[in-house]
Amino acid sequence: RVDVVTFGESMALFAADTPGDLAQVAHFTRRLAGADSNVAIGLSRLGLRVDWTSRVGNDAFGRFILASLAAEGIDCGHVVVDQARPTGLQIKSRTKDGSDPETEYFRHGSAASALAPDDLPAERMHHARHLHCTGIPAAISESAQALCHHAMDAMRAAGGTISFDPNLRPSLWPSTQAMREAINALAAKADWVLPGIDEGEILTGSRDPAAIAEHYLAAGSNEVVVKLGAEGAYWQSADAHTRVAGCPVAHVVDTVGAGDGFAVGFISARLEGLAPSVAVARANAIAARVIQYPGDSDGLPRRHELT
Ligand code: KDG
Repeated sequence: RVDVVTFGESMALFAADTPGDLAQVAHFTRRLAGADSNVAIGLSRLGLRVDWTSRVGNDAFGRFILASLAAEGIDCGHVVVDQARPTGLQIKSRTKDGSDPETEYFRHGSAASALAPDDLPAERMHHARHLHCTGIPAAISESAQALCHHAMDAMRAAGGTISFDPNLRPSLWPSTQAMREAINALAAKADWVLPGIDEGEILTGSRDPAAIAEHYLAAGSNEVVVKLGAEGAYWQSADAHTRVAGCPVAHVVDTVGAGDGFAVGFISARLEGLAPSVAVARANAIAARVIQYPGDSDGLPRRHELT
């Protein structure tokens, strides 16, 4: 039996070793990137059984991704190795002041962009408790966007819960309007919607956490958690709401992956039957841990490291 099913694109990430203009950086450290695989790593480290679906190229980066995730105990048995398309790449700048880094993608036509509904048969949802979906597959191709809808519909029919992190990547969309429509259509199919405050503003037109929450509750979700960065997060359901303070961080190394750490905390705690406020507190704590490390997943805790 599987606890969580997730899917999406992982990439080999080249993170700059020195700060400044990416065009001038000579040395990079190779790391692993991918929102859903970050969440898979975090959940697996906490002892949950995770099934991750993707497509990688028949190349060294695809082998690196599969070896890294298998070493984390994640079930990659359904990952397709594409003989024609390459594994996607990403480069990321290094910042000194905790600001978001600059990123560039080399993922157009990647192996994962061929992800499609057939890659995740509906029957796999019958053996799982939860589906985690992010907005990134929806941005990389029409077939991957169709997979998002298919997976969410299948999990709804199977009776499990669904979380959705919008993970807006405007550079991958033809227009803000197209992004907003596609992401909101997916969010409406989730039980738990986890937008950041900036994402919520782009998606709903309001910067008020309660208004963002109400937008998704009206659309069909049961719970909305709006991430407020250093201020923590705001949680709301049909009949209750709460605000949970963030965990202070003295020195931010790299902000990328914070939202994935947040999802790990919220999903794991809820699947353990913990109350929403406790789940949000765990989510805040894991996000705060992640941003103190250079890689997306270096800061994801093992169970004995949970505070
Ligand atoms: O959440 C972090 C990931 O999204 C990152 O590792 C990769 O930015 C990324 C993307 O677009 O897939």
